[in-house]
Amino acid sequence: MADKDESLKQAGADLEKAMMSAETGKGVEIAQSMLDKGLSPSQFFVEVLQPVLYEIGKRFERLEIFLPELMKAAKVAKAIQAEVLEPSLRSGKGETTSVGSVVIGTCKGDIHDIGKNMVALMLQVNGFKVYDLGTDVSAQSFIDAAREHEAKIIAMSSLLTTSMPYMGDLTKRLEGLGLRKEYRVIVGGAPVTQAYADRIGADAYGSDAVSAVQQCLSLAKSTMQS
Ligand code: B1M
Repeated sequence: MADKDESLKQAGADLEKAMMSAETGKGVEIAQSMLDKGLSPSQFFVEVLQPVLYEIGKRFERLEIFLPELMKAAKVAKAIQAEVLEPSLRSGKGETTSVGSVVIGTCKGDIHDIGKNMVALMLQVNGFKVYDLGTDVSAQSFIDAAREHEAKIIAMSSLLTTSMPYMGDLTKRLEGLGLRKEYRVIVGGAPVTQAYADRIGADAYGSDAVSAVQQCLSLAKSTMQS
């Protein structure tokens, strides 16, 4: 156990260094070697990658680093997602029956997509058909896409307090259009809380990718019952 903790700590320290210097190859190598040692892709994401990004965000907040460093870190994180975590999560997963369809995206004004991409991927490997609308998505575009793809679940992610209000915009619009009962809305992202989800009348809140999957599974069940 102590060995595992030590190894996670070391991987985090090495990864932070690689991120600060935009060494994509090194970051990919660290992730791959942790998976080779037996860590699952979601464990690596939750126990190494996410805490490092969180710490980098704190340093940005304290003005110890600036936007170029944040961009370098994001570049390494995205390469790890695409080259190591995604292929590993998808391997061994054959065709699954769809448990439901979800449209997902980040709210208007927000281009942070590392967390949203992880949620989308975890939903896919758990049997959902996922329509990823990308970043900077308006409330109306979420509704239009849900209608077009006949998806019953709308999943909104936001990392910016300035973009979060668009989540409330979506629930209000659905009400206004008389469509509120047609769709289940799940919200998440670092500044989002259960209390906020309740306040805007969302159907669910996901604190991380694993809880997002659990919540979407029960939302999918509820759409079948109604
Ligand atoms: Co920016 N950024 N950033 N940034 N950035 C934050 C979010 C910030 C907290 C940093 C800080 O100041 N401490 C801060 C926001 C402050 C606020 O709103 N109160 C901030 C800022 C200010 C900005 C800019 C405004 C900076 C500037 O330009 N001056 C700018 C805004 C750009 C824009 O969006 N319009 C900006 C830009 C960027 C980069 C482009 C450089 C880059 C993003 C690259 C990318 O995503 N493609 C970036 C990064 C990397 C960060 C931090 C460091 C890391 C974000 C991240 O990827 N976290 C971040 C600091 C932090 O988060 N503490 C920060 C890891 C990720 C796995 O976690 O996304 O929370 P997260 O996802 C989790 C859960 O939240 C949950 O599951 C995920 C997996 O477990 N989850 C859901 C997420 N969505 C969900 C949806 C669900 C359910 C669960 O259901 C639908």
